[in-house]
Amino acid sequence: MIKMIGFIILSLLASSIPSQAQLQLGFYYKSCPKAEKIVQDFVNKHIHNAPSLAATLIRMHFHDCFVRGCDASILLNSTSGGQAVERETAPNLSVRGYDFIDRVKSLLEAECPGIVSCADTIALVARDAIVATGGPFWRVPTGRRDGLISLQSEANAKIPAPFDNFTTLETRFASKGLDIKDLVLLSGAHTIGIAHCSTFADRRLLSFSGVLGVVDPSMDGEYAANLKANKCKTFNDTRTIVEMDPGSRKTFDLSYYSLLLKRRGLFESDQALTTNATSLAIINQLLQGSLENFFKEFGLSMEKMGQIEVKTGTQGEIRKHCARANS
Ligand code: HEM
Ligand SMILES: *[C@@H]1O[C@H](CO)[C@@H](O)[C@H](O)[C@H]1NC(C)=O
Ligand SMILES: *[C@@H]1O[C@H](CO)[C@@H](O)[C@H](O)[C@H]1NC(C)=O
Ligand SMILES: *[C@@H]1O[C@H](CO)[C@@H](O)[C@H](O)[C@H]1NC(C)=O
Ligand SMILES: *[C@@H]1O[C@H](CO)[C@@H](O)[C@H](O)[C@H]1NC(C)=O
Ligand SMILES: CC(=O)N[C@H]1CO[C@H](CO)[C@@H](O)[C@@H]1O
Repeated sequence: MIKMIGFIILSLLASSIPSQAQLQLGFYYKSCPKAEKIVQDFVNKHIHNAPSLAATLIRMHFHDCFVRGCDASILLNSTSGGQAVERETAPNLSVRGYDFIDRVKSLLEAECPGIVSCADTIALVARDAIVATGGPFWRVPTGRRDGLISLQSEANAKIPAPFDNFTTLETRFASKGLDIKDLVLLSGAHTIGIAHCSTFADRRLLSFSGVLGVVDPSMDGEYAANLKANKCKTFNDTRTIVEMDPGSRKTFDLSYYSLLLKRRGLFESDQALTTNATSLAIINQLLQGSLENFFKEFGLSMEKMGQIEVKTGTQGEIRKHCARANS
């Protein structure tokens, strides 16, 4: 009975997500009936060769959505015009995922040329990759169309930075229609994956506030000392990688949030989630709830993120090659 009520409440929640109405579940049901199956089969077959790719792929989806909406602009190559692109922007340190998307897209083109967008491909691949590696499921309504423009300057400006404080994070997410709860939940993706020392160590371990030798006081001393002694020892180290959720980086679980309460968030942006009362209350609620509850809530926020400023109808195009616009 209680389960039933929970289910009803969840269903109500799901249907109250402000949808940009044009996306729909199973958009390719008629135009390319096998599309979603092709994506899922490819992911299931290949993700196990490199499960850490799932982390890269969900991150790619996030970055794509935060710059010009979820329109696959993140996949565009530089043109001969020479403008730098999102793909080549600093926050985008891991590039392994591009290949994977290109391979899925070529299967989709073989099945139904010019029908399935690169933007939907990213959204579906990200979801299927997380599910295939033991993480949460979320619904992916489709019908996104691909953008034509990718600018490095915009990516730098729009993608949240690991040194952002709570106010900045809240503002950045709010500008995309995401609230504090979404911020806390989506940051929970840091339960999997890795970071390069260069993304956080200069400021947090080596010269906090620009003062040489000072460690960020908001970081647990033992954790910081260990990182500094054994991992990120020098400035601008772009090679060494660190787990964001040590000991559990392959498992999609709640331990990321437990670490935040122990002041062991890797980025300032992670730790910042404990500096706001509302945000902290959400973290505590998640930790008191079940893994199943976290998965459901995470899924709802992902569904919301996947609808940011989407292009539909006659906007944009359906790219043939994800790395370049059609003409
Ligand atoms: C809240 C603001 C966020 C900031 C400041 C941030 C920042 C970062 C940074 C700096 C890295 C390390 C990248 C590297 O060194 O290779 C990273 C990794 C990652 N981020 Fe975030 N992120 C944020 C939100 C998100 C969201 C919303 C998601 C997905 C829903 C996400 C998923 C990931 C994943 C899975 C990784 C690991 C990537 C890998 O292992 O290749 N992040 N993030
Ligand atoms: C947060 O960061 C922004 C931008 O760096 C800064 O202007 C603001 O003062 C900071 N807010 C707090 C509360 O530290
Ligand atoms: C690290 O890189 C930044 C920018 O690329 C540079 O300004 C800084 O001097 C470098 N620091 C060291 C210690 O090399
Ligand atoms: C924290 O959240 C509360 C409630 O949303 C808000 O009123 C408050 O201004 C936030 N604090 C910061 C530093 O953003
Ligand atoms: C995009 O750039 C990469 C690397 O420069 C190149 O290998 C690839 O062929 C390009 N793709 C397209 C579709 O132009
Ligand atoms: C700062 C940094 O290392 N950025 C990388 C982002 O991705 C490109 C490849 O597209 C790399 O060449 C850059 O080094």
